[in-house]
Amino acid sequence: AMAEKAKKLAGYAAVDNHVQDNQAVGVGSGSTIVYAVDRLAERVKQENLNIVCVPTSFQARQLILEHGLTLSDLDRHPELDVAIDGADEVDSELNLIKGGGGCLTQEKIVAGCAKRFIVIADYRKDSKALGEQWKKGVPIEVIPMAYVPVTRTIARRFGGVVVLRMAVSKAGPVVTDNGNFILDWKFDQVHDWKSVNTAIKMIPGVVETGLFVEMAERVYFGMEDGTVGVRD
Ligand code: DER
Repeated sequence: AMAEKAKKLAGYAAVDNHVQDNQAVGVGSGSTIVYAVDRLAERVKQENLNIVCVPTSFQARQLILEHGLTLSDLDRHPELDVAIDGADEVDSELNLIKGGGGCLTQEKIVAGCAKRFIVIADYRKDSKALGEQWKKGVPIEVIPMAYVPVTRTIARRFGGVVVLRMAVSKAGPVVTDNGNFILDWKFDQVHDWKSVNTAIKMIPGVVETGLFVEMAERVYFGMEDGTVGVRD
């Protein structure tokens, strides 16, 4: 479909523009990153590149291993040259909503360890303000025993509706790679995302939010017309 072609365009552009020899690369999670890993594996083979990959989820780890790429971790490479990852939505200031795939915590850690955090997305993610196109809210990872008080605090302080994310292929709630629950905060107004992110993180029981504020350096958007848009 059109969106898949757009994801591939973005993934290839990011890898071709930002991956060089002798690098440690953070590998994101989701569906768009699959194209980036395909291209990364192709380049490593063709150009005989010395690259190590640090995953942001069990899914990313599987992608790295399945493509025969060298798996590493933050113990060995606490500073990454570049991290490449998808996004659920991007606003005009390059703030992101991430976590649609439930991997936001390790994604944010890896993105924070990278000298350059590069985002890849199809045209459907390109918004002026968060919430314009992405209607599933901001994912928030929480310690399971705290999810009810955290739900109540967020709804009381910031409005909107907060929903525990339930699994589809498993009975009960989604359990993250870190053993936690996810709340989806369907906000009902535009906020100052920087201050809201900090305030939510301070609530006891919150592990991480899917608000990536002032983290992305560049976003590659695959467009419907086959071109690649770039926003810095
Ligand atoms: O869950 C995540 O954070 C993913 O990276 C998400 O933001 C993008 O997933 P997609 O590439 O499948 O849209």
